[in-house]
Amino acid sequence: MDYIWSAWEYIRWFGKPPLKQPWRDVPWGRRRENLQRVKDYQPHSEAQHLRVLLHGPPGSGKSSFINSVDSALRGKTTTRALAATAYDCSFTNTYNSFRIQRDRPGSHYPLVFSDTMGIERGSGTGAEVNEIKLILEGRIREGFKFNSGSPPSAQFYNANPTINDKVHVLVCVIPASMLDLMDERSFRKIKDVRDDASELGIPQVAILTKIDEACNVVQYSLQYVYRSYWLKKQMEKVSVMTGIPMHCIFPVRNYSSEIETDDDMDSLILSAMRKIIDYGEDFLNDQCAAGDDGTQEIALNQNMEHA
Ligand SMILES: Nc1nc2c(ncn2[C@@H]2O[C@H](COP(=O)(O)OP(=O)(O)OP(=O)(O)O)[C@@H](O)[C@H]2O)c(=O)[nH]1
Ligand SMILES: [Mg+2]
Repeated sequence: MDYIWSAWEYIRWFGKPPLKQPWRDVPWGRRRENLQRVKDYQPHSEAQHLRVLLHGPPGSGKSSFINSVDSALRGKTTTRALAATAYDCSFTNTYNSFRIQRDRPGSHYPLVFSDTMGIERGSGTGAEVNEIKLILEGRIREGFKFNSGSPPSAQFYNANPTINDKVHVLVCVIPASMLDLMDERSFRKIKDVRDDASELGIPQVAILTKIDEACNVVQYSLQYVYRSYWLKKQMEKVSVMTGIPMHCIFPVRNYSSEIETDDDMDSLILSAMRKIIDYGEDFLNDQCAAGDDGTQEIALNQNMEHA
């Protein structure tokens, strides 16, 4: 049976009292529905899949988020996108994409996760903003080594990217436990990537990871995630520092040491994934309606102005 905290015990252990009501609709009761929605997802446009690009500081949990979505969908913990244990420099150093296998071997969900090297604060270390811009445009092929100091060779440069090569949603992964240690230069780089994505019209979402390491309340029970005053403040900080609106920021706890899946962890992961799919699907539909250069959309807007 779950232990129920009395108010004074709670304050003694965790400092500030939890909020009386969760400040956002909690996804606990919608795990099955969200799981089904993500499993049933099929792009309605001519694109074969939805491509999600993950970026953020080294060790923030980018590769772990891919594994966590894989685990939530397959009902068992997986480690296909290799995650690291060290934090000082980036573990992922090549550009790789992952697809999630369906129950039948050889068949995949129409979701592609592109994993990048961590964005480090200085230049000459970590993924560079211009390299990520090329990925957003679909111009870099898999296997490209980040930060090699030179532009991609012909082998890794895609001169004619199709809608399937381009990125459809940009996800910024930020660790709640390290947020206060991140400096202005790291946020500058994150903002620069976001500006590039905005120019291309790509929707952006932020994932706040390691909420269990950062917040005692959440470590005790993930169900307190939207009742923790501290975590709400951290999410507001992410919003201010990156410019991503609050309704596009999602706290998740990635699978890291667990050997079995957990309903509460799955609920947060799937609720974030559902939103990522919704935003990406809108973008894909707009792109396909507009044609590659956006002319049809402009023509449509002009017609409306003259109507
Ligand atoms: N407790 C906890 N640990 C996490 C969480 N997310 C990731 N980790 C751990 O953090 C470490 C780094 O995670 P990665 O997924 O490798 O991070 P990354 O962003 O891919 O890192 P680079 O590829 O080096 O840029 C690993 O040991 C993970 O197990 C989380 O939500 N909670
Ligand atoms: Mg990684």
